Amino acid sequence: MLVTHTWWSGRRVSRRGLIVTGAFAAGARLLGKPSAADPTPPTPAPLSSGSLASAGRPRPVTLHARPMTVTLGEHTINTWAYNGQLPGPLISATAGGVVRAPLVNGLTEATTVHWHGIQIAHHMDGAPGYSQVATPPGGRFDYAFRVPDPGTYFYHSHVGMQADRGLYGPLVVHDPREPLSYDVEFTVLLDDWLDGILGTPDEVLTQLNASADHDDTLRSTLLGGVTGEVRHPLYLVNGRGPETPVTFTARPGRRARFRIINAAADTAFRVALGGHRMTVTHADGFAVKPVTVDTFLIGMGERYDFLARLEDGVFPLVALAEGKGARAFALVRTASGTAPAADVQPTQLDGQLLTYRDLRPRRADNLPRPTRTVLVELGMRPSGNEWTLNDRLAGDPYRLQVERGETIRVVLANLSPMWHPMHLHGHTFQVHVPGGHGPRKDTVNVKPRERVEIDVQARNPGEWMFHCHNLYHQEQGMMGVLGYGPPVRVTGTGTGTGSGTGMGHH
Ligand SMILES: [Cu+2]
Repeated sequence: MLVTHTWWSGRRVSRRGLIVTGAFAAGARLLGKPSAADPTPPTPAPLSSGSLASAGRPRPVTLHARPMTVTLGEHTINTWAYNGQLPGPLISATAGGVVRAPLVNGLTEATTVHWHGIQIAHHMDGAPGYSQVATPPGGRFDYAFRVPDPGTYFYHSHVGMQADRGLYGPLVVHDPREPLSYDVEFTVLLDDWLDGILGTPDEVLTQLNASADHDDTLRSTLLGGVTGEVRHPLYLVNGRGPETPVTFTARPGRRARFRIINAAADTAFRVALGGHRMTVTHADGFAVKPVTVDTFLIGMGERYDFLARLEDGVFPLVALAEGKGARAFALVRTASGTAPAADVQPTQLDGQLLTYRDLRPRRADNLPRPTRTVLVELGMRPSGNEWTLNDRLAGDPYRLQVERGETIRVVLANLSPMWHPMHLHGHTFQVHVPGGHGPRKDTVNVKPRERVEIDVQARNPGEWMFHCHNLYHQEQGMMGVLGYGPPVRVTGTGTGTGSGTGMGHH
């Protein structure tokens, strides 16, 4: 059955986790849309992507990367996005199944789509200069790949600063044997926005490249110092600013699953749901032993799923832009009544904070014991705007060589004055925590002076990007390679964006 509705307005799931579409979904759409009094027109609704009826035989979802105009607060902005939607359409699939999502490039620049967190076949990874040549304007690339693991993921352009425009969207892989029981699920994409307000992301990058300084007023003790490169004019939930918040609607007493995705370029968020505690069930797509907290910090590229039994009323879903004095904001509504103001300060924001040590994986997700250790130092050059992995920049990248089948321990030692959300393509690693096994993840935050150990099992051959998911740091050099066997030199790849030149195909 195919239903047409805004994907963030809710979807009912049976007690056994089967997807129930139809009447409820249609009702949720009506309830979830802004009222007639809402002064801002809603973002064009992602309609009939086919993704809701994907069990078994999903239809392809074509991604048209193209310019669009979007209204954010008082700003009318020309940006780039997929299918005239911000965020792009929800793509959903079932674990073990195949996603087909051809890309049509209607931009004036070459582009790719990267499927963040998926242990994907190498040639489908969307990594320019590593897994493919970026698709030129007017071109097309037929992405089709198997999704081995259930969980919450997202997709985004991997060319230059493009993902800091609107070129991102959610990817949800359902578990055919979903062990959790919940009634409704909401997908929540967080973003920091500057495109069309402070200039284009490329222009902002150029400004940062011309300066050795960092904005010392952007500070967070949770992140160990300066928290980001840019104070953004807007922070978004599902493409909406705090003044015109998205409303997630359900009935009181329902158990809701929230899938929180940080699609921002430069902002960690501290997330809390007013009036509720959150039972975290997944980190970066992988199940963890459920742990109940008041709040969590989510870095760029990370995802957390949590469950909450919804109280009766209207509740703020707050995502503080950590250390930046602003926020993204949405509402959870189970009853009529006045919505809380966008600057409400739920006590949960200062309550019990999730740590990586709280996250325990399923036994089946533990990786083998590593047989060797590799040190990767995260550094900053005196220029203040070049970020390195083992003293090397993306143009001549550090390459971590692995042999197929081995498991290695990578020690990420942050010698730089800023935190870095480090992301590895094509694999999920296991964070090593004192006293036990840590979570499976694909993105891990490393604070200044901190050492984080991750175990990586080499089971997906290719040349894989390994980089900071702060988009500015990525473009300022913080990009290395995890490669299988000796390097193979190939010429003629790359996009001229400075990433991965010289690294080859497999
Ligand atoms: Cu970084």
